[in-house]
Amino acid sequence: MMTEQFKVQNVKCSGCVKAIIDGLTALPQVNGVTATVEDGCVTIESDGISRETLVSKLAELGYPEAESG
Ligand SMILES: [Cu+2]
Repeated sequence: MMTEQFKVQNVKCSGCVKAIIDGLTALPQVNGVTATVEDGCVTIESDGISRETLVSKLAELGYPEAESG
């Protein structure tokens, strides 16, 4: 089990959180997802899915990774 964490943009309400959770758990290797409205933090437990795949899926859902720094 691997845990990846991302800061993403556009998380505004519980509907966004649900969209992120539903969208990412649809990926076969993803076992668990949590997301928070307050800071746009998304945590994903998976069987080794790549960060690139997760980032592109989040962007496709409308939640691109936040710029760091
Ligand atoms: Cu929303």
